[in-house]
Amino acid sequence: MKRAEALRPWRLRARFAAGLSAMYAAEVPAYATLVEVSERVNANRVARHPDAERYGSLRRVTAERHGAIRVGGPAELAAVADLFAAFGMFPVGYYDLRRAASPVPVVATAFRPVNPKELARNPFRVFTSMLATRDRGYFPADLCARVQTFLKRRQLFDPALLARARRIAAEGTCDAAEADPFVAAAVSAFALSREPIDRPWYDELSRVSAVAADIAGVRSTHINHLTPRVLDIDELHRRMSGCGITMIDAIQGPPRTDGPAVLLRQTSFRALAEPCLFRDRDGAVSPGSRTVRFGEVEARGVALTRRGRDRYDAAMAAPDPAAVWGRHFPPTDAGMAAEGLAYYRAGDPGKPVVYEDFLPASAAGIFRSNLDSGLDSPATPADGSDESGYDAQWLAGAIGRDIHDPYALYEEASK
Ligand code: OOG
Ligand code: NI
Repeated sequence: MKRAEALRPWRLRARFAAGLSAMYAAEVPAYATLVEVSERVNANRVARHPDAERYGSLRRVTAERHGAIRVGGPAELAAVADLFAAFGMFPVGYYDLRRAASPVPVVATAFRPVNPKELARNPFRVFTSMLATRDRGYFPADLCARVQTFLKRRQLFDPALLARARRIAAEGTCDAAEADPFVAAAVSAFALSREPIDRPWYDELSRVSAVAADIAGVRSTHINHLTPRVLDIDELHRRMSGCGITMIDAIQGPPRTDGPAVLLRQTSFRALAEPCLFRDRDGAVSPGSRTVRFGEVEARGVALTRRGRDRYDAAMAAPDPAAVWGRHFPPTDAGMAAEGLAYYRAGDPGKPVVYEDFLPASAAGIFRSNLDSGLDSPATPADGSDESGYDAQWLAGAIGRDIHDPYALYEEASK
């Protein structure tokens, strides 16, 4: 009898992304609508614009998703890294959302495939935030210690799942018979738990930040959104209103222009309240609700070089970025390539290297638009002199892995 073929991580990644998508569609109906509308927008765009697939084939874009999860500390982040490595997803980039215009007490990285071939096979990525418990502006020493004790006692992943993930990552393949149960177990680790929530603890953390309560007020993590990619986000935004789903007004990131699409544009819809159970101090369990899962959609453009990114930041600092865009960016890919502002394969302006990462301002905005309550501002002003010690090197050391520099990856992809 012919032995079933062993599966490479990219096949597991494709199944993982599809499995999470099926779970999310079953539980968040507006997401299912978003995916349907995205598919129509994409098919339409490709039919009408012969060069629409320059930024990714319809096959890739149709399967493309990013998700987001939040964890409590380095040990949990290291476990996430071990799990995602089995899917060929590695940490790329460092995001400090405490430094955003609307600060959120997390630092983050994104797990994704790191080379063009793997991205083309399946580009699934997960933005992964870690609660900044060492930042005394948010967490005084006593609260920090209690959060850490709480985190030490919980287990986000079954040790058997992590052991299997480590073995798959080390061997570089997974037996076909093992693949389905492995992927199913990984998917269910990110389902929203229905376990009763300790109300006094949850409320105490909510007073620091809704994000602190969402992360460390419960005993599990969950996918909080799953984002399909569209080739025309303005069209998507219009069509969603027609389906009775209200997106937030703004599209975050660069403005729409007639020139080359750059980086990442995103918009979202707010989550509806979902039922949950709270356990009071006296042990009584009563129903409540939380708004912890929402929807988002995105469009991706060409990756900018550091020089291009500086221009982008300058344009975005203006009161009306669209009005000043032309002062910072030329109107064509040829102009972008000539000025060294964006990455093109072999320097050919017809072959843009797609931006595969996130934008800190948009990420903070996405958090912000979905927080119920809570003061997310630090108790002491974030003047850049905090003693938490968080930075990319610290994070890499804390999880025992390199954190890839996105610019180095784009440089490599443009060869
Ligand atoms: C993550 C928000 C970041 C994005 O697309 O910028 C993000 C979160 O809310 O946990 O997903
Ligand atoms: Ni997102």
